[in-house]
Amino acid sequence: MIELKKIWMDGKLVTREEAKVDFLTHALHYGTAVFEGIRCYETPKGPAIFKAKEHIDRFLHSEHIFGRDLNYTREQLVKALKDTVKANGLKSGYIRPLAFMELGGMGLNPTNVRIRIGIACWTWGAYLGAEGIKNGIRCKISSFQRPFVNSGMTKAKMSGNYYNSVMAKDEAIKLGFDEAIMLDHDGFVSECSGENIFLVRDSILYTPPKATILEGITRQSLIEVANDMKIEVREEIITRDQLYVADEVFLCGTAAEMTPVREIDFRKIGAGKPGPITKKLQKKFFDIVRGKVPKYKKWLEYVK
Ligand code: PPE
Repeated sequence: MIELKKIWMDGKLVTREEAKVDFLTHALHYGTAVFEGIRCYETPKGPAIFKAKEHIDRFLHSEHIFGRDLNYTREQLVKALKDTVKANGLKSGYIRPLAFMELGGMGLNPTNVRIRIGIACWTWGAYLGAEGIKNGIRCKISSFQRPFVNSGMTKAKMSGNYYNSVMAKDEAIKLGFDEAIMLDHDGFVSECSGENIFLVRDSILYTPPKATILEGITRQSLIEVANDMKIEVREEIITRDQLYVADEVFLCGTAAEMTPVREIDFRKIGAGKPGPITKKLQKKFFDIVRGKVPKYKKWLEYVK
């Protein structure tokens, strides 16, 4: 079991036992919660949260899309992230804020249901495996589509949306793959169960446009880093077979960080191992999050 020393709950740091929630919690029945996934890395100046403000802004936006607003400011929630990391003595790992509808009436009508906010953090290694980060993973185009944009809100990290991702992931794992790539409602490449996707062809990076995807914070960071490295990036509609004939493919997300893809649907991608652009960008990414690149220190929120 993941060890949690303290959980931040509605403004207080409490024990895991004290953070227990009721069986009739609305979110448990209807998926009425929004969440974030944030990483904290060890740097020469102590633990630092990567893009804390951006993650909290997305958290607030998710709740706003849901039609509610939280009684906390961005600054208060960034401080709450830091307090949680400190209280757990976490050096590097994952931080999970969750705003969930709790009690106030069963049934779908959310009008009187109160929202609670919790933040937990724990040590979390490579999400798709250390071997995957180094040598690449195997993916399958999922039989599950990314929900249509007017049913699964694409810009809200709403818990209820994630049953689809869970089914896609489960199917991919049962079929012997590491991750699922989902197509959108029109059959174009969208994103993975919990990552955005990029391909490289003739030294140019391509990634699907924002409309049908979660606007990944790692995706945005990599676009900026690539531009700074003079690698051209195009946000373009991508087909399944464009992935097959790409020189390189990689996934990115907070949990997955930057993970190369070596095979899709039993087809080798490029040389079947991480390509030169992926490797170059990946090295830069890990240097940035670990506070080794002065230019990007503005992306780090030091905990101490
Ligand atoms: N798409 C989806 C569907 C998604 O869930 C994530 C994050 C991303 C793209 C990448 O977004 P960003 O983290 O801002 O770069 N997925 C989170 C969930 C992982 C989990 O298992 O839970 C994450 O990476 O934290």
